[in-house]
Amino acid sequence: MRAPLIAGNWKMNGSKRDARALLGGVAAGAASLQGAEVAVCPPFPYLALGEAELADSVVCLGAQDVSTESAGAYTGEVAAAMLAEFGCRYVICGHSERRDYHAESDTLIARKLQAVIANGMRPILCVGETLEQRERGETEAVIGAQLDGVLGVVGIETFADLELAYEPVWAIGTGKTATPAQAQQVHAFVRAKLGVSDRRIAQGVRILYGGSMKPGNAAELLAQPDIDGGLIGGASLDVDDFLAICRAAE
Ligand code: 3PY
Repeated sequence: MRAPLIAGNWKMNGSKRDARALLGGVAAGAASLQGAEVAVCPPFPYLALGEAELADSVVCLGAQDVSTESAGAYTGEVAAAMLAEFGCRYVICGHSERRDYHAESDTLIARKLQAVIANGMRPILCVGETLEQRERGETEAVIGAQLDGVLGVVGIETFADLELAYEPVWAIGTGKTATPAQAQQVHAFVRAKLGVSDRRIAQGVRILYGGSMKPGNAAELLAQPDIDGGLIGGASLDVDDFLAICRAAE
């Protein structure tokens, strides 16, 4: 039985005041939730605020990225141990925006997974295809290669210690959403692919859907047998919308 996880990816949005209000609102609203795990991933500077505001809450804190390195001359980077110190439970790794704007490779992403797990947190590993790749019929080949790129470095056992997120790039921040059937097909492919290496790990791994999930489509997406939660972009910036998605996962 895979308990659903709804994780908000705030990306680079909001002010300190907005972050405080959002954290407080989500913490209060999530108190009455049963059966769905909730996490929020604010920008780095607001993690201390998150640690304080969520201290007595069921809501987990997450970060949006991490360094592969543990310390040293890496200007602008943030080490996994630092995130753990601020109470992070989750760290998003390999989001398509990082793969695209920062040229993150599967090997680099795999090393981020290792850093996160070594520091007692759980990575949320993102995979997904672009619109061109989908239209060329390459969806499974692309996602299969992204998984293989990581598996080649960390091995299947690591997938017992992480969550996956399928995020079709064409549905990120565009308002377009994969239909429940399209999303389910890819989630089932991912689980079957991992199952070739280890059936038990494949059955246990949570695969979140990300890409314009909102209150209006969350219930239908979350009802699919291989969709185990959501990685929520824009809708996670609105307390009511985010909590409505969390309730749809209960
Ligand atoms: C989106 O839904 O826009 C996301 O990228 C979630 O991570």
